[in-house]
Amino acid sequence: MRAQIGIIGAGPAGLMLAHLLNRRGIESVIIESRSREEIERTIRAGVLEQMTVDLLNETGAGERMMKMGMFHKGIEIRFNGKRRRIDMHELTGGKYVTIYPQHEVIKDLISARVKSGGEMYFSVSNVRLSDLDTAEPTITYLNENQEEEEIICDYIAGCDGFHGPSRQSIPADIRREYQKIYPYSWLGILAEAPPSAPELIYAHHEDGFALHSTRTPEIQRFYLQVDPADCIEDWSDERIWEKLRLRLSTDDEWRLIEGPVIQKNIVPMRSFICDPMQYGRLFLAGDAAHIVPPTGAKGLNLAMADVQVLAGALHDYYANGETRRLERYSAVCLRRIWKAERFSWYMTSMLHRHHHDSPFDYQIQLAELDHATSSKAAAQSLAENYVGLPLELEEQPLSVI
Ligand code: RFL
Ligand code: PHB
Repeated sequence: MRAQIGIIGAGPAGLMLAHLLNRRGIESVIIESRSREEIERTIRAGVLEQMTVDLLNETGAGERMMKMGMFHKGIEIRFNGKRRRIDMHELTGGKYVTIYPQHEVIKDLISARVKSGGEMYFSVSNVRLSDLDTAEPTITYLNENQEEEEIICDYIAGCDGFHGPSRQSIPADIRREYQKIYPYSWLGILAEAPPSAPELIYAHHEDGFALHSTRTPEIQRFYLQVDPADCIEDWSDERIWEKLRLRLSTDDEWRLIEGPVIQKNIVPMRSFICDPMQYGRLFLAGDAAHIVPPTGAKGLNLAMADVQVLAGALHDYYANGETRRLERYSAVCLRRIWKAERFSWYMTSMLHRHHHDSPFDYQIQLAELDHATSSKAAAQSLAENYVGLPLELEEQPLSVI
């Protein structure tokens, strides 16, 4: 089979890229290793930046999000029993975030893909990339009936997440990888209960971090900092509620509303960047190229930003044979990605309990929390990053204020 663009992975990056290309008349083929049912029910992100919301709306895929999403103008940060609100709307001149689950974004983008008649193959295996530095980069794989298939492409987009094969296809002597592994994981749960607060709560506590997020008026999402060696069996429902009550507790009358736990999972915490994000005619986008710890709620949003840059650059190529923006793809994306990496590391370091910290380090962490939530300048910086930094589609000169 021949394709202008071969896309590996039907996550937010791959599906949005196909959607943007389709709107510009560029045809693509998507291959995905999991089944449609599985990707449509995997619970992951919840917080969408304004840029992501605008993109879904402008490209006609935002209708369900605008009906079901929740629009939040602030977040609460708790420490030492105190509650401090960051008024993002006020501090950023009117911006906010939207709470809409990643698997609903996936459903919306898959139905847009189906409507457009674009090719998309699920449950593939043995995906291999070859001839990346030629004019005919090729993807080979086994289809769902275990038959070998080949896609000869103009370009390949590696949107196959952190564990996919695309990044590994860049020769090791060209790839530079930066990584930080955190000494804790997140236990995430879904609970059938009404929200205990109108906005997300990020809580620092001597016992460890906790986050109260939401999904619908009936279902809430909570996270707890746990030991990376822990497994789900270590966390009974009673133990989870006991820790959430403790870590979210305040000096006032605030009460946590509990309910049946309907889903649990544990995710490791990592920061990772691959530089460059391209090789020959292969371009990486989203988690295939970079990972952020979820404390800053940036991963899906970064994936959406990458594919906007890539779709624009591919458009230049097909519209007038111009490859300058393709050549600069990695450099343009990485400038913004490093800032999101910094913010995610900052939120993670500030909010988690580092059990080997000295009493001095612990007091510094409390001072950081106090400063971030009581200085207008510091809160404004946090808010500006949380709602999302501006997207630059092309290389901009470094500006100074
Ligand atoms: P994905 O979503 O991992 O999609 C990659 C797809 O590629 C497929 N694949 C393959 N397909 C074909 N052949 C192969 N060999 C393949 N290998 C893999 C996979 O099956 C999959 O379908 O990457 P993408 O598209 O780059 O999107 C990235 C986001 O999913 C991720 O960054 C976010 O979920 C991160 N994240 C959050 N991001 C936010 O912006 N806001 C949040 O609030 C937020 N919260 C979170 C998060 C991630 C979390 N976890 C589970 C890590 C909360 C959590 C707990
Ligand atoms: C979520 O709702 O899944 C969520 C919210 C905020 C985060 C991370 C995840 O920082």
